[in-house]
Amino acid sequence: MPYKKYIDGNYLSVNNAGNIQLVIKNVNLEIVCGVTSKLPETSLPEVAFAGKSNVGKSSLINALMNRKSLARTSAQPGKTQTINFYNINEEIYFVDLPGYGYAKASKSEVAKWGQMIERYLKKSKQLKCVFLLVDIRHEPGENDRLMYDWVVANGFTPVVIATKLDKIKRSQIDKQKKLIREGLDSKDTLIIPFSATSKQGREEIYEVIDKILEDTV
Ligand SMILES: Nc1nc2c(ncn2[C@@H]2O[C@H](COP(=O)(O)OP(=O)(O)OP(=O)(O)O)[C@@H](O)[C@H]2O)c(=O)[nH]1
Ligand SMILES: [Mg+2]
Repeated sequence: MPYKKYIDGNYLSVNNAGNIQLVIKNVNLEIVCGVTSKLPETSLPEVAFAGKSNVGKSSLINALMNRKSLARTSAQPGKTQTINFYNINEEIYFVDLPGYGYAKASKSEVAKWGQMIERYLKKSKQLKCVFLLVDIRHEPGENDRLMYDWVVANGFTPVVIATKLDKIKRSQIDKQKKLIREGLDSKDTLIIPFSATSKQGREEIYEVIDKILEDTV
């Protein structure tokens, strides 16, 4: 695979058409940030994954990285309570954000969560895109709407990923996408249905990421 030079000395993969294409060669959980940790000043672009607890953020990140369980997943909600930065090929970071709406979380935990996410959205200089994950089976909840508006208010265009696509019939997809679009009041937002089990939707997500890398160069 040929390479194209990247601004600060890193090299990106380029496909035969000359377009940037992320080919996962190396992944490394490089930075884990708790509530009190200082956010890292990274030089690579970042894409973040936000969404309700249990919606499938870590599963999606594993699917994108082609790893079964580097990002810890769990049937028990609230598994990821730190901001985890996965360094992909020294080209980009995938940032796994802690999930919201975890029923058993105490008020102080919810407050900490809010601070952590807000700080990240406001402070990260390298954040290029926020993927907002919602369950394809359900109408977005209050927290999903808040998160969506928060992302927009911070100047980002969210890309919605409708997870657990394998749990609905194909004939229901359009109806559920419409429900999500209306629920988030998101007229032009891209909504990508995705399944971590079948990996359906993965190519479309890679396309968004490749476009981000292309625009960053
Ligand atoms: N059938 C199916 N199950 C999924 C899919 N994605 C995630 N799951 C399951 O949903 C549960 C939660 O997935 P996680 O990836 O841990 O969710 P998370 O959003 O990272 O959760 P927190 O870390 O708690 O915020 C696990 O049992 C996963 O196996 C999917 O596309 N299809
Ligand atoms: Mg998780």
